Amino acid sequence: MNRSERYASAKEQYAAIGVDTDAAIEKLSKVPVSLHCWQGDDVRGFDTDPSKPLTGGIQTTGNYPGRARTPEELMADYEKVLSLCPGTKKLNLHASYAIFEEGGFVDRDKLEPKHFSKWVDFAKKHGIGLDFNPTFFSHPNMKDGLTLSSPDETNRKFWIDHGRACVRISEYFARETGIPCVMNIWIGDGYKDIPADRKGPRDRYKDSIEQIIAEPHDPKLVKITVESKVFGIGVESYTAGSAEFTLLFAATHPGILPLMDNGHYHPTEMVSDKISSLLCYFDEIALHITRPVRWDSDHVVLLDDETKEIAKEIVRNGDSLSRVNIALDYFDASINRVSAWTVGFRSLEKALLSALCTPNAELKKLQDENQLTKLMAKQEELKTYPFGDIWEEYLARENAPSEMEWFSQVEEYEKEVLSKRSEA
Ligand code: RNT
Ligand code: ZN
Repeated sequence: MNRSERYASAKEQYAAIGVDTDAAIEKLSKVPVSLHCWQGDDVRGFDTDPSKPLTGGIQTTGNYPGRARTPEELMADYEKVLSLCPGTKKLNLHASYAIFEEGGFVDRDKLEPKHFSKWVDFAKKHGIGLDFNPTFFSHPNMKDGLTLSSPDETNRKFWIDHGRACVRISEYFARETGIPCVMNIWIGDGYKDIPADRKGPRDRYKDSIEQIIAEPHDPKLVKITVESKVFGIGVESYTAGSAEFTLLFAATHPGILPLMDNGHYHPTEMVSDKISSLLCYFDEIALHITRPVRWDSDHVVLLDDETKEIAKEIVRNGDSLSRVNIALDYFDASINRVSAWTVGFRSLEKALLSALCTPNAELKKLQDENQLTKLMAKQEELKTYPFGDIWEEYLARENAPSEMEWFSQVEEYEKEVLSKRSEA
């Protein structure tokens, strides 16, 4: 059987259980997924000395050759990934990826839209939206590891000014691309050991975010999110931006959205179980989808159980698909980075497509009728439906390489481009 015949046969099997696979494919093709720029260069950015270690409680491990060392290299690699992935993408940038003209360096508190105009050109060239992140880490002004919660007012002001500059840049992105920009606030501020004052840093962090969001902006164009964190490397005992802190900040500040990263909870807590609770209270929420292995390790996203469960929660609660801002967040320096990006993006697309090819209404009905034996049996049966044929059809309609093809393109790119880069 060729691809179309396999699709026709799979489509029939899904139709028999009430699933319209054409509608699922059509729907998924329009769902924006934000693909982070920072997988390509191990979160180094361009505004500080790239040989300095990553700080802020996060860490990349590995030294696979071929890291992008310049904006041009990062854009070229990212472009390669775009060509290998189906669906609607957004480019997720960090402020540390500012591009300065010769002699035009400014510090983070003075960043302006012009420092990102090359990224805007890049986004326009590919017809994609832009998301943004102030960078509250890997910088000499992190005094004692602290930024927005710092007791040093001069230091804290530098970081507030950075946040405000980022609000202006986010609005510029939205106006230029015509697509709203999600701007995420995350800090690694915290303490390695038992603190004597847990409230002070949180009071200051709250005040700092309030000053940042007071920067004039159109909330329809700039969606500001706050991301929680349970711990970081070197800040194991306490983080100012805990789950309760950020969730309550969002709940009490109109227009601010909570962002859940599924690496930022205790290992037995599941973000898939949290999404519906947040959707009871917020019009919109945001996610960083990652893969924590034993800790917040930011491994490449795979088509694993939790990713599938998160995808189900995104698609099956009424109009929730349009209420969840989806982004990927991981960084693996131990494997080919173009492959890492591509595997993660394609895995999430698979999870979403699989969720859209699920007879969700029928399963809910079984639950409501307390037919739980049948519900379990049905859910298990679905696992062996011919999903791969639907996925291949989606790839073909999106002009994305098939499962057999994409990796050879990565190998070719590694041979021709990545392997020729040396570490400075
Ligand atoms: C860190 C957070 C945060 C970062 C990016 C680079 O634990 O997940 O989202 O990964 O800002
Ligand atoms: Zn994150």
